Amino acid sequence: MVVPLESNTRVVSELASRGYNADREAVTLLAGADDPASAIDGVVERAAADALRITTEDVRAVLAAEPARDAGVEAGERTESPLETEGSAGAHPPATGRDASGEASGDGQRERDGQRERDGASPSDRDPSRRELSVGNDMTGQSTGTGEYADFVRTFRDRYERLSTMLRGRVNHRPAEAIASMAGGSDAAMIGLVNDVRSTRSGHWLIELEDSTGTFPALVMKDKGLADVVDEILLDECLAVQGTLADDAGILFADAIHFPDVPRTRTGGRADRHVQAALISDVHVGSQEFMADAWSRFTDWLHTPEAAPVEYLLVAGDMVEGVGVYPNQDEELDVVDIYEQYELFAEYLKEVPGDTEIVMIPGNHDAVRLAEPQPGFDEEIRSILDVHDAQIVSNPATVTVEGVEVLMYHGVSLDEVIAEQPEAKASYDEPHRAMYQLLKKRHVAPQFGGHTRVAPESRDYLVIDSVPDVFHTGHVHKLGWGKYHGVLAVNSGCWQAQTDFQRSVNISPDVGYAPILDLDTLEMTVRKFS
Ligand code: D5M
Ligand code: FE
Ligand code: ZN
Repeated sequence: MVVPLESNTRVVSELASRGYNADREAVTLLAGADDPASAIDGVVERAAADALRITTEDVRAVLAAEPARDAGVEAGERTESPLETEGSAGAHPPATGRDASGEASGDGQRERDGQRERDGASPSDRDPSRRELSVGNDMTGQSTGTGEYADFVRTFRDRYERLSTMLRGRVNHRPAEAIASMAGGSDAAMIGLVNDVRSTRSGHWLIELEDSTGTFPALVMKDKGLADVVDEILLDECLAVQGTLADDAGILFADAIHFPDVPRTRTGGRADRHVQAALISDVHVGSQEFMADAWSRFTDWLHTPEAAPVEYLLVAGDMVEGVGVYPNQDEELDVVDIYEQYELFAEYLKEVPGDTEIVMIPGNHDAVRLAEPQPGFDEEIRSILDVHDAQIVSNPATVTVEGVEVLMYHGVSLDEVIAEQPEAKASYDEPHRAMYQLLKKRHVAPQFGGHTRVAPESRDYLVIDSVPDVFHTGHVHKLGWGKYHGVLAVNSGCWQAQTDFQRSVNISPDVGYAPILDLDTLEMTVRKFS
């Protein structure tokens, strides 16, 4: 029996219009019922008044009451899917889908995906009982800062403590105060936050480092072969400089610069079954440019057998377009009230299978403070979004999904990293390279006082304490991914077509892509829905 895909879609939208979302299998069963319309009426009638979700059991109970045909749908019986599948090397050659060493990472993945399709996946492959999801580093409800100067001092002290610990094994460092009283000509090393970095008239570079005892200058001579490294330095990041003190001990001549970085080899976590997560961001509901069609194609696909393993959906911020985020933004708003935007977003969320585990963090368009870390939504917005049992946590947050650690961060600092790094190291066409820089700095938003606003907290939640298996960001609206020292960095594109601003600066967003991550292999396939 071939069930046309449309009927699943119709079931989903019919249920959504009545305020329910539904488990995938529930939808399949309803679509396959003799009389789907009356079966829907039946389950809605049967569902508890305050229920938000139609479960497979609800549908079975209703269908059992009437003699039903076998509603099972075999994988492979499906008629063609409207989707175009793209391997990672397909959409953006050669810019994306390459790892740091320049190795293409696409072909193997495509082959693997083909294998999967042959293996077939049926809705019954979903196994909620095997799901494991935990969130670390969520600062929702933990904010302590009042914005006083002393609060900033605490944040930076914590940043220094934690990042310098990562560097301590690599250099024999001394505090700034101690270095100042060492004999001229001695070998010395200092770990500090970058106070200043500038080039001198003769083409060398001067770096001023600060620790809790004071500041000390380091001079990087142009013949040291460190130009590339100096290029990567961002203000306020933590690094180590190693070298020799000048004869008068007033400056450190640098021989080497070290970043906290992530180890080159490590064995990460993997799921012990075949299960996948869709990594998306920047939905921007409420904008005139929100691509509702692409979104619905995506959520329709989530209801197909092919998407059965997609048991998790991670959303890295900018769920809605917000209001007053950028100048003249109101001219492009479809919905002008932020709460109504979330209500509309909730409608779109209902299209996602009800038995999908969802984790969301806010972005700069969402209704929380702009300064990072951003706490998860307040009760009012949570209650609008409770159509789906989603976990709403802070930006950034670390989400461990069946053993795979995913660092989710919206990505506002990427604009700055891209602006300040040479083209080859980070660009809008290769946003994952900017992510490599953040991994190297072990901090999601090193620079203070620039474009990215940082809130003072007793702890620097923006430090990347534990090395993740996957780093997931959005914000720049460009799709890009690759591996850095074994960490898969994914920037997930968006669901918003080009805005006037983006047109004016020649940014062409990657709209309607869903990177699908295999949690058992960490291989990725990108699906296109636009
Ligand atoms: O930002 C999406 C991308 O576009 C991100 O790289 C910032 C940039 N952007 C978008 N609008 C503006 C304005 N008006 N000024 C500066 N940069 C902008 P998102 O925050 O997701 O809309
Ligand atoms: Fe965005
Ligand atoms: Zn954004």
